[in-house]
Parts: sequence; structure tokens; C-alpha cells
Amino acid sequence: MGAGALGSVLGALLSKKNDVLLITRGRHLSSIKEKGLRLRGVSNGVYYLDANSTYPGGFEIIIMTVKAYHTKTAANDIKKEYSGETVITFQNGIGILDELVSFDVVPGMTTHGAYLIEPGTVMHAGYGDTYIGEINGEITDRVKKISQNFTESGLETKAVDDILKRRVIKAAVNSVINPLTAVMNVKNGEIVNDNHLRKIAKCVSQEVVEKLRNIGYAVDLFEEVEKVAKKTSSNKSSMLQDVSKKRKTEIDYILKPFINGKCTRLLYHMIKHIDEQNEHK
Ligand code: KPL
Repeated sequence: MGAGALGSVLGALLSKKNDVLLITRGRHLSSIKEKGLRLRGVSNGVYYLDANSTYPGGFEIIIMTVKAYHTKTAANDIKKEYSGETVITFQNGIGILDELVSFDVVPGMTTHGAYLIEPGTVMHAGYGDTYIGEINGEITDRVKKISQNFTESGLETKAVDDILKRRVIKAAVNSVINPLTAVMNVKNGEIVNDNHLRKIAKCVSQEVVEKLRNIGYAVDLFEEVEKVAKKTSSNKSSMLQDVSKKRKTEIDYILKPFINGKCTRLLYHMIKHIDEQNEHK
């Protein structure tokens, strides 16, 4: 559901062992229908997958990859045909699970890198790690079965007992990297390699880390940020991609929940300004 860049990559990989229907829109949809889904990079090839603009029902699993701010709309679309399917969300950000409460949700987290080259063609830029888990932390038969199926399809996936924590830490890392790279128009590595940006990233991390501590997650956030920024150093963050394409960003789900001082507040308002400018174009 919401097969943009990431959703298309996941769908293509999973199609090796499963019947997959991509739910997407516009020129991406028509191109996939006409010429198949073309992947470049890690999973190079053409994948002839079914694609549709709405969810018709009748599947075992729905994978949500819509932009965070489209979750409510997507949830309403699914509801019309929903009959107890497991909904796995790989969306970024805080607050997503609250918007999916009416479904049987298995939260997920993935660090695969993907971006749209043109409608119908997606770059699978980096093979990442993928995790799923039950909200209560239990390693149930269903998460074991799903992760085994995903892994055998080529999407290596681990069933874990701390998926909620992993999702929050990922959002926290994104809250430092994404807005800073988007405001400065730099690739991820630059925010730790450049002395000035590194200082800002440290300041933002220190503010966010207090929020994490308040909810019981003790972590050296800057160390995490540095690790991810180095590992994805030549990536453009998803927020930089959104800003470059004048698309709305996910700032309200990524940085807003962690605002806790001057650095986080400043960055938040800079991105909000960009979002508002783009909205008026
Ligand atoms: O998740 C990402 C994003 O851009 O949203 C990172 C990990 C920062 C990679 O670009």
C-alpha cells in the first residue's frame, strides 16, 4: 500500500515467493502496468507485478509504505475491504501506530535505501536490515512465519522482541539526519564529516536524547547518527529528496515529537517554512 520507491522494492523482492499487488498511483502505476516495474542497483531487473490504485481486499498481508501523513487516508481506503489481514508498517516516524489502531498491526522497520528514478523505475540504492515484531514483544508463530517467508523471498528479515524501541530509535536518528541534510542540501555523510554541521547534529542529538531518556530508552544517539550517516554517506535523505522535489516532508512525524530545545525547534521551523513555501507553488 503506497508503493513508491521503498514499497516497490519490497514488493519486487517478495514477489519471488508471494502473490503481490502494488497499490500505487499516477504515472508510476501506468508505467508498471505497461512495462513492468524496473529496478536498478542492488535488485536490478524487470518485475511484472499486478498493480492497482485501490486495495481490492482478499490478501493475507498488507504492507504499508505510504508517506506518514497519508496514513489516515490509506487506513480509510483499506477499511472498506478489510477482513482481518495482518498490516505490517515500514513507515517512518512517531504516531503511525496510533493511526492504525483499527487493524491487526505488526510493526516493522527497514533500512533499505530506495529512490524513484522516473515513474516505473526505482533505484534500490542499498540493501539494508529489516525487522518485524509484535507490539507486545512476543515472538509469535506468525512473526516467525512472516520473517521466514520474507527472508526466503530475498528480503532478509528478523523477528525481534523490541520492535517498538527500534522504530523509535530509527525515528530519532532520522530526526537528526533528515532535516539537517534537507535544510543544507547535503548528502548524509556531510553532517558528520563537516565540522560545522557536526556541531549542529550533536546539538540536535543531545536534545532528542533527553526525550528518549524520558521514555526509558538510554542510547548514545549521536553515536547512532554517526554510524547511520557514515553507512549511508552518499545517500540523499528521504527529506532532502522530498524538499528537492517540492513534496511535503514527514517533519511532523519525524522531528516534531522530539522537539526539546533550541536546535530541534530551529530545524523544525526551517523545514516547516520550506513545506509552506512549496504548498503555495
Ligand atoms: O532513513 C533514512 C531516510 O533518509 O529517511 C536514512 C537512514 C537517513 C537514510 O537516508
